[in-house]
Amino acid sequence: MTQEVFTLSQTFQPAGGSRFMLRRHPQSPVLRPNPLRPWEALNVFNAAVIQHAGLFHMHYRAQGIDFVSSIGYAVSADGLNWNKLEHPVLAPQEDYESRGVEDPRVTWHQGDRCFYMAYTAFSPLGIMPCLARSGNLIAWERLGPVIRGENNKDHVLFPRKVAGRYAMFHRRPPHIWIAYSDDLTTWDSDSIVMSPRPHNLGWDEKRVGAGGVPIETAEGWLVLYHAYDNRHVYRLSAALLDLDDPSRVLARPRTYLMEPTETWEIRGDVPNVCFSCANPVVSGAGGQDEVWVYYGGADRMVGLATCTLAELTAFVKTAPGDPTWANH
Ligand code: BMA
Repeated sequence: MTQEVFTLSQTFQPAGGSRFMLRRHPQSPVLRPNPLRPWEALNVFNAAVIQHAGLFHMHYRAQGIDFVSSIGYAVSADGLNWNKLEHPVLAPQEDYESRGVEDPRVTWHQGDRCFYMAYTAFSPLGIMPCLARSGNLIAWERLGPVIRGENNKDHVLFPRKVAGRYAMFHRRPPHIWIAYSDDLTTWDSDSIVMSPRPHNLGWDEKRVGAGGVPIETAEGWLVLYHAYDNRHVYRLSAALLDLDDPSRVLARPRTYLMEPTETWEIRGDVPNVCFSCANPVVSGAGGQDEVWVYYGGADRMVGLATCTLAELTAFVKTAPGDPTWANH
């Protein structure tokens, strides 16, 4: 297959905006396919990562040569060196999952004191956002599709109720939406949180979608998101949303935090992709809170890029924003 590849010099360069970028970890990529296992022989990417009971737990999207995705599990003491389970923890089972279960995002819910996995089911019936629940991160109970009758994905559950209700982002193309529920089954969705910005600098002109679990800070929900442009280059950026009403965007820089520059981010299964489903806050070496952004590179491997929580907050609050588009 011929892949159209864009080098850094051909991709968008922010003019005048903040140059703050995530730092790639020297050990990245941290997870690779295993050609000896049919279900993860070709690609491992778009991983959820959560810290629990002193360990890092990863759920990753895996594809074999049939391109059907399942979700594998790996555990790590340091977030860098991973031990994989031999078999997927979630594999296609229902009719609405027949072509794969994709892009897990795992939330520890403070109120319910259990884990929820948001994942995308793919089948001839369409693209459906689904939820599953677990007490131990290995055995998952399906709760089923949460939005039906449309192609929808990139959903992630907030770590606590907001205004007394469960809250989740989802992506009704091309926008990030927010939906609320009392029972995790029936969801009301009436607000767009963020839209593509065709009048911005180019990189977020086509579609936007949520990243990992929203980070609660004193100043608002800090959220990472991906966007792509009209050449299908996927980049990552961040925004700050109101704590009580996360559909209110408090700050959204015009620029991005990361773009594909490494060979394995530019060339892979799908070229030019940095796509994240996890941004856990980890206590760093100096005792400072760090944001560890795990991301899929070119839909083939899992990478890690980091910054401190203070840096990310400062970027979101002080990088030039676009008042015209602030609330979309
Ligand atoms: C999106 C999702 C992601 C994927 C990305 C780039 O639509 O399907 O799983 O990483 O495209 O191919």
